[in-house]
Amino acid sequence: LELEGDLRRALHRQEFVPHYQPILSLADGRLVGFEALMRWHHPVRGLCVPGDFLGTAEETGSLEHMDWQLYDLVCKDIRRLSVGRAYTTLNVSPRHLRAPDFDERLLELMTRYGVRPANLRLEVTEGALLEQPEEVQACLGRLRDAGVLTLLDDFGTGYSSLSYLHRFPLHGLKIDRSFVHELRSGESGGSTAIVRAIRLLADSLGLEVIAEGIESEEQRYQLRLLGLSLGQGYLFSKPASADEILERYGLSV
Ligand code: G
Ligand code: G
Ligand code: NA
Ligand code: MN
Repeated sequence: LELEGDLRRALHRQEFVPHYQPILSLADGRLVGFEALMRWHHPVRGLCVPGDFLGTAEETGSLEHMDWQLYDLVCKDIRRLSVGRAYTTLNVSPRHLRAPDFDERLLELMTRYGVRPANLRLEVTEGALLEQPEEVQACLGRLRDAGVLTLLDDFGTGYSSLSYLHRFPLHGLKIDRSFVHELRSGESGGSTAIVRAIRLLADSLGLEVIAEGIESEEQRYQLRLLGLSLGQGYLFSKPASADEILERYGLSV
């Protein structure tokens, strides 16, 4: 209950800010994009991660408002972050996709800040596709037609109904970090088989694959052996503020 009030106050004070984690080419470290991740600049507790507050925010209906506040800031940052063809991804909670005007509202926001569709991508979870699948399919379809691509997040941990992969207008999928975490050298590990199978499936459906949670050189090496070409994780960079990111990549702040 206390948290609920805190969240409402934080919304008014605009304490939710995006941090960005680079997404890279595993072969040569080339930057391909960023994932925008919500952080809460709490006046007393400091920087909080979604694990501390996302559940309550979702239950109490605050998350939608927090997300839009965050999307606004991300859209402001995107032009500076769009080095070359780099894109930035937004995490989209299931409730958004059930709102009939989600796509319209997002496109409006992009227009306001001059964000090109190629520089923005969405991350949705399987849970978001489950309810009202026809509406969600149509919404993501309209966004794709406008040039905004969608990635399926945390793949392999949810329902993993494979029919989703071709039913929904998806551009790619992100392999959940639990599989990457368990990657071991040699062929015996179960995660190795799963990652290989996901890659083969994605290839045959024409989907891009991004590996999440890469923490070691060994994992990067194993992923490359398994044919993965894109990834993100602490090995390359923890999520960081826009200013830190811009400084690191030598972009003007
Ligand atoms: O950054 P971190 O690993 O703590 O994120 C944990 C979870 O919070 C992830 O599952 C991620 O999808 C979710 N998340 C992060 N940022 C956002 C956001 O801006 N909006 C929503 N709805 N979820 C987010
Ligand atoms: O659910 P989603 O994939 O959006 O959540 C991403 C979360 O994973 C973020 O909270 C981010 O901080 C976290 N994360 C990013 N890279 C790593 C990593 O290499 N290891 C671990 N354990 N977590 C990571
Ligand atoms: Na995500
Ligand atoms: Mn993920």
